[in-house]
Amino acid sequence: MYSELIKRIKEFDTIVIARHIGVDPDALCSQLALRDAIKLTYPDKKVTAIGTGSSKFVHIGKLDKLEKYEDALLIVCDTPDRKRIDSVDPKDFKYSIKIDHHPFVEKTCDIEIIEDDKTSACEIIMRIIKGTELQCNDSIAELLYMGLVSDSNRFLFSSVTSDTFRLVAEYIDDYNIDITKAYNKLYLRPLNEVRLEGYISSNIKITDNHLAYIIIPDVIISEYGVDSASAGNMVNNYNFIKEVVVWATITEDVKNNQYRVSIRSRGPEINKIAEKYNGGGHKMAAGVRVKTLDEALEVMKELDSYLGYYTEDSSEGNLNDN
Ligand SMILES: [Mn+2]
Repeated sequence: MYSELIKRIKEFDTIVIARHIGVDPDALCSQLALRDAIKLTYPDKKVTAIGTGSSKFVHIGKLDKLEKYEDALLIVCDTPDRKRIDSVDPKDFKYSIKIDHHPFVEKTCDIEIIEDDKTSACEIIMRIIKGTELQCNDSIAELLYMGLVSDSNRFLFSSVTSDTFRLVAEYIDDYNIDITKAYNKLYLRPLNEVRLEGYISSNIKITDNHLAYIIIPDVIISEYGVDSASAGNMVNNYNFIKEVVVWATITEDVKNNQYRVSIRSRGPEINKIAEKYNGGGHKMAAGVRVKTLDEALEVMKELDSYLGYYTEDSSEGNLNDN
């Protein structure tokens, strides 16, 4: 598979690298690292990384402008389905390749490199670089490290294996990665966000079935002076709460006239429910965009009744023993 990828990269003079909507560090770092590695290896090629950026991640790296190309190769990182590809459609390209670690949803590209047992798209690119002639340098290695660390939630998720640590160790040996600097880029945040976290902790609702959720309306987002994307991303901070098995934030996004529902789990698989509402993601981390608050609450209802069944026939039901 990796050799087929390199063969196609060699064939094309123009390469566009895309990823999913709602940019996150793994999506961004995988496309930037792949762009820079291809440029480093084949300096004559025109390679661009495109998509809607976020002010939160400007210090990670710079995206390129999307131009119209006649005869280009598209590489899509970190995106399992067509509707979540940011800004482009594989159909408009001469050839397309997917590199992804999400569970398979649909075939969108001519070649699909899917490794759903890996922590991150960045981990797959680290393996591609190790297994092929693609070259790497310190700044590319730092991008890949950041994507892997972010998507594995700092080596916390079950997708992390001894192979992951070995791979990361080899990169730390081979390149000069400033880990402190990388963590600052990923995790430094304004005090306002921490204050909003306090608001969420104080106001989150919890059901008898151990579903916790909070509605974050636009007035609260404005009152705390954060943007709606960072408010929604706070969902990641509510893991390891004894009384909570699945949790969600419902964030009003006035600009796009929608509510973003971000769901996390520490047991039951929740991506199927997200898919039912036209969303998607991983087994333990998924999201949905809906038009109304009622629809968002409908998703909560479904999660809650699913949890009712789940807790009945699982050891998770007895939370006091944890
Ligand atoms: Mn990812």
